[in-house]
Amino acid sequence: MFKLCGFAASNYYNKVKLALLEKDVPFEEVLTWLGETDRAASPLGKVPYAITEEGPLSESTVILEYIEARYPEKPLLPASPYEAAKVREVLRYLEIHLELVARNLYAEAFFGGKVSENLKEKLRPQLEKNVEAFARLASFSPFIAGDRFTLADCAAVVHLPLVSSATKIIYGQDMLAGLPVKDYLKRLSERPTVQRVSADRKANAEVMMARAKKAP
Ligand SMILES: N[C@@H](CCC(=O)N[C@@H](CS)C(=O)NCC(=O)O)C(=O)O
Repeated sequence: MFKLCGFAASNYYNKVKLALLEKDVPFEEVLTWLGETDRAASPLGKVPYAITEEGPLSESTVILEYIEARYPEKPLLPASPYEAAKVREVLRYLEIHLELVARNLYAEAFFGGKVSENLKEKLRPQLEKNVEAFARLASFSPFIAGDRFTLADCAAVVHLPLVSSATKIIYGQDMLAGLPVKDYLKRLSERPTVQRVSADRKANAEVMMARAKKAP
């Protein structure tokens, strides 16, 4: 059976888990904390990674694409090559131009660390530019890339809330406030799959905090 390795407090893990749930693919979750990963399966030691029937696989979007190709029922990409590419485009903007840039703020925004003022000021115009570009592509009506739930929604549901809260905490302003993100997330939170991911995330985040407190 398909094994998903990582932990449910991780947004990248949840992106893949949501696709598996939406597609009704049977899978097993293998709780794997950072530092416990199998380097042969995930050479950078990141989560998530998957153990498929054919072997291991790392990188969340690569795993998403594998799942989509391997389990074609309940498709999460349109049949038309162009329409599918447009969905991938939204997904790419979310992960590279929003999440990866905002991620530089997470140490201070969420983990009690510090980010230099220099870096914060350098990232601000980048984020503003990237949000504006993302706004041109994203549909939100009702789903992130159009009228159907797609792989891009699996990413949007996990990445958008973090970009909103990190920018709000660091800059005092939610940089996604001009987009219909709240309504979108509310709509998506009505899906049982999203509810399951969210409940598991909360439970696992508590375990993670307890582990962090215990650590020497
Ligand atoms: N590009 C990777 C990013 C995954 C990632 O950064 N995961 C975090 C947990 S949310 C992680 O493993 N961090 C530890 C590290 O980067 O060493 C993917 O899409 O799978």
